[in-house]
Amino acid sequence: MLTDEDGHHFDPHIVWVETGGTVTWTNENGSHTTTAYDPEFDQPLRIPETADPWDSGMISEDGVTFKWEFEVDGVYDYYCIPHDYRAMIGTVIVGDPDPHNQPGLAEPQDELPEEARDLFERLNEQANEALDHDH
Ligand SMILES: [Cu+2]
Repeated sequence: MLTDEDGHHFDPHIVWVETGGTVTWTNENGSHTTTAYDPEFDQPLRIPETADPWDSGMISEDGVTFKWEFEVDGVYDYYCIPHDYRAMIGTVIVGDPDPHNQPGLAEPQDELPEEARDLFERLNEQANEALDHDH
C-alpha cells in the first residue's frame, strides 16, 4: 500500500494464492486500509457470497502489515477507504475458482467511483484471462 506522485496504489493490483493461503499487505507509506467490497461496509458485494469480509482499519505507520487468510476459492475485490475514488483497489484470486458467477468478476457497479470502475474493467479482463488459461 503506497502513495507516490501518481497517486495511491496497491502494488501489485492482482495476486493469486492457493486455497487457505494468506495475503499480507504492508504499508509502505501514507494512510490506507485494505477493505473487502461487502455490504457490511456499505459497498456492493464483490467477494464470494460465503466468504468473510475483512477490514484492516486505518493503517498510518510505515511498515505495518495486515494479514488475511482466504479459505474460500473465488475472486475477491477490495479497496482503500480514503482512496477508492482514486482507484486504490485490488483483486485477490484464491485457488481455482469457476470464473462464472463470481461477484468479483461482475461488471463494476454504477455506485463505484469512476476511476475505480475503469481499473476494475482492466483487472477483470486480466483475471478472466488468467482463469481461462487455467481451465
Ligand atoms: Cu489508500
